Amino acid sequence: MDRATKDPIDWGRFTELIDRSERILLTSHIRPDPDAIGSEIGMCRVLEALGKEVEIVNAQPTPANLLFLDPDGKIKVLGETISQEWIDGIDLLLVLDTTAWAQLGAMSEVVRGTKATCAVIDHHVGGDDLGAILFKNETAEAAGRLVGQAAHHLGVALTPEMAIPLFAAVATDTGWFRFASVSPTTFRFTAELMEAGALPDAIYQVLYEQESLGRLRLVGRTLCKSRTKLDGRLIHTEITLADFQQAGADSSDSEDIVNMTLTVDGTELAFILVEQKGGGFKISFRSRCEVDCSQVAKKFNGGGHKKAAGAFVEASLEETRKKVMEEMINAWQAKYGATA
Ligand SMILES: [Mn+2]
Repeated sequence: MDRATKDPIDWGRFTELIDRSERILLTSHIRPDPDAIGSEIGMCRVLEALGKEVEIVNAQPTPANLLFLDPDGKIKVLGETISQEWIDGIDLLLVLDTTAWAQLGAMSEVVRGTKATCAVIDHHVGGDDLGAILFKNETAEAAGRLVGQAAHHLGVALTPEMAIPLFAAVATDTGWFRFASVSPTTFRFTAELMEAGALPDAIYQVLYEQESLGRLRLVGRTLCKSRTKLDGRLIHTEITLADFQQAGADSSDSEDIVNMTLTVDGTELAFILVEQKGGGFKISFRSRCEVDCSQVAKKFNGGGHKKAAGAFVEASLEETRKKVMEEMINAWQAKYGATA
């Protein structure tokens, strides 16, 4: 049984909107991920196939490991490589993969200021009123699949140049097809993308198998320091500046390590402390139980979501660990009682 039985998006309205737009600006969220970049490149090529004049402008540059999704350098950075004059002349501003002001960064000013029609294609639950026409499917696994639907409704056949970025979008937003958001539709769509020329092994290799030796060594050191509390339900670890230096890693290499700790059987909560060059510790919280991480992060003036949140603490390693541990244990006991 397919989870997404009824399509909440009015594609007829979308194709009408595209029909009457000639100059189209595409944008997406800050900290661009493969769904953001892949959806933009895919949509850009679909619209260009229809003879539209399209530019992609983001608030932040594309991360180096995702540049392969944009081989022609189509994505521009606001204020650096795109003129205000061009932006002033657009008919349609299409936001992909977000409906939140905070996620648009500096592009939020462009969305607020434009005289053009604004539209959103997104799969996130909820969001802000961006003053846009919404084409949202909150059960969709990735914005990239919605772009595939757009291509279908616009009568554009998928090419390899569309299929590769869209495959990267769907594959990464589903954790390589393992999240609960995956449905038979996901596999039907990705089968279409393969038929159009996307090679999953090649995309996987570029995304996940080009890491530095420093990153590998940092992961090893950090995972070795994992400890548990609450009878194994809470797992935590830490990275000091000395760890970065001795591993030959840089600050971005700490990404995702906290998620790896939650692969241990029985773990429900996790945190990692990452020492910052200017002093203090960045804390990442994760939960896969009823504990709301954002509430714990708030105690340290941080924030985020129920399952993932972050904060910063200006204190010694021992003091930071002690305080964070206390708050995590308190939060767990508030939900489940002091049995552990
Ligand atoms: Mn997405």
